[in-house]
Amino acid sequence: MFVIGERINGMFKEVRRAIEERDKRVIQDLARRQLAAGADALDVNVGPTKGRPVENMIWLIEAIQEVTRAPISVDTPKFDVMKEALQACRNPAVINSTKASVTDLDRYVPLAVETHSQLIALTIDETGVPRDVDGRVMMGATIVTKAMEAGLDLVDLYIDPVILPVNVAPKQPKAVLGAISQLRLIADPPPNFVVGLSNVSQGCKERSLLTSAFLTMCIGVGLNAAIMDALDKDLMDAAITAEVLLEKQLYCDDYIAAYLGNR
Ligand code: THG
Repeated sequence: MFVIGERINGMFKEVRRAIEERDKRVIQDLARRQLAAGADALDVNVGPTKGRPVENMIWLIEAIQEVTRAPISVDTPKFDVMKEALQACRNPAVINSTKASVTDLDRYVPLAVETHSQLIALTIDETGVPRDVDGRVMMGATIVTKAMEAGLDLVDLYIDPVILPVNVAPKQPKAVLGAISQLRLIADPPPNFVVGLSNVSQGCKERSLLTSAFLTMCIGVGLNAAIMDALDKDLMDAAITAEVLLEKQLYCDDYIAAYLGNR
């Protein structure tokens, strides 16, 4: 499981304050703690902070790179911010994200190839988030076709079927599961699949229960990456356990310690 830690996001108050006050230690501490907890990469999103988004993003990336070489998932919807941020990344990065509209794919896929980045592509286009499985599968097919045409290896492609909060969009979790199940058959070897896991329970009461149940269901149909809260020990343990039960990790009595041990 490729775990992308979600916590360096200006959506969180402490992170927003740290960005605005240029308080590196808060960011570096979050970077170290997420990696120690099992994150493989770090999502970086300036959120609703004041100031120029490019400057804030580059400040975050540089602060993180002082303490780790882990890949950075540059989380911005703005192409100009993405391009400049990738220049600041010393190691191969993750582009988070492109939409599935042809005009977006035609600039983001070549950017991923040129900068040796991995690419997250959302099943969203100019018509928005598809309501059902079929819309997601059609957009996934467009994404895979464009990647193959432009020479992006599918091992470097992550399709994100876009999960929304279950309290306002109750049909969406099932549609995401259906989309992953079908899209994993689209190519051999298939592309990767990722979700912004915490979205599923935003605004809900039983947050951790909803999040971990949905994660294990997604892993069951082929999800192999998630932007998630690596600091939530129960959630990480649920992910590792799901992988053991699917024989993606070897079982031993101390499989959790074994998974986290090499960090
Ligand atoms: N797909 C991709 N990238 C993404 C998302 C996605 N990036 C952003 C987001 N969705 C994933 N990251 C988060 C991070 C935090 C939360 C949800 C998703 C979250 N935050 C608390 C909340 O809103 O309740 C904030 C609480 C606080 O303010 O302290 O849940 O889907 N590719």
